[in-house]
Amino acid sequence: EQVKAAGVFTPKQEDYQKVYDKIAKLLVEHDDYDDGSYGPVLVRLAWHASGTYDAETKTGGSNGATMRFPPEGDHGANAGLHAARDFLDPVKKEFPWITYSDLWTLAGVAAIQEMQGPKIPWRPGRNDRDVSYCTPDGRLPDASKEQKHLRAIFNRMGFNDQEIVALSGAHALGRCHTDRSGFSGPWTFSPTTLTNDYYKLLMEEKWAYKKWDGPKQFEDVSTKTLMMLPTDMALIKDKSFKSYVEKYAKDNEAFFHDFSNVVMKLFELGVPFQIEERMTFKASE
Ligand code: DDH
Repeated sequence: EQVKAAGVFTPKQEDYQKVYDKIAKLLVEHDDYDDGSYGPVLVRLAWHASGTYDAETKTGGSNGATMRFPPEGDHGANAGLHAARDFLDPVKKEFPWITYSDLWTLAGVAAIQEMQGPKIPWRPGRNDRDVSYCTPDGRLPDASKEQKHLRAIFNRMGFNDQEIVALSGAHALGRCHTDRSGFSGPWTFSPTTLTNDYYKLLMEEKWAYKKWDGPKQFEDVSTKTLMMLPTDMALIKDKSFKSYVEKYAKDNEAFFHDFSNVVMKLFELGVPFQIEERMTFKASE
């Protein structure tokens, strides 16, 4: 039953589950994209919407969905994310009551769960904001850099070493595109299924500089089909980071547990929630 008071529709968990189900259905229907799923690019949209958060000034974060506008939509880090935003257009049309900012993070949750990842508890409450709330360029990580930069960027959002490593496991999903970031290739052999393979490959494969005209990146010596960014390699160069890479490489359950917590935290950065309670969505079969 939809609750209608004075023309205002107050959505309940079952209404958000309908949005989730629609996204899950579209993911199956549009399996001709990239490696067979829009899932990875949806996760990246939710992360880039959220990862602009600055804990000191309390600006940025998923509240606002300001990536809809230039200049933020045109920031180099956001290249290619129009694919994810366009994918969600019909969902917004069918459920006009949901804000873009709630929709983008809900789509990130749906994508993770539909790609066999852990449940990510989620709550609504984000409001869309106008162009004046766009964040300055440079808040998201630069893949050509290393541990010092990673800590500067992620500490600004409020994340510690363990959380940086747990978040980075998202790179089990998706790939780099030369026409977006300039980098090329997937991190794992199963880029549409969430696993701890990112950590296993970091620990077990030999990685060497890729010989090409593009930006500095690494390739696996044995098959030359996988990639790592300089920021990915920093996770095994740094002793503290590496201890968590080792842990997650050995223990997928520990990874899923920590990934769920840290993604939930990421997607909530800077959001002035009115409700404490979170909902957990049913994944499709
Ligand atoms: Fe990432 N990421 N990411 N990433 N990311 C790229 C793709 C994807 C960095 C750089 C890149 C996270 C952290 C970092 C995903 C999720 C997450 C690409 C390639 C670059 C470059 C884009 C393209 O060419 O299409 C860097 C640097 C960092 C870091 O310093 C830690 C985090 C925290 C997440 C997350 O979701 C929690 C996903 C998914 C993709 C694949 C997108 C796709 O289209 O496929």
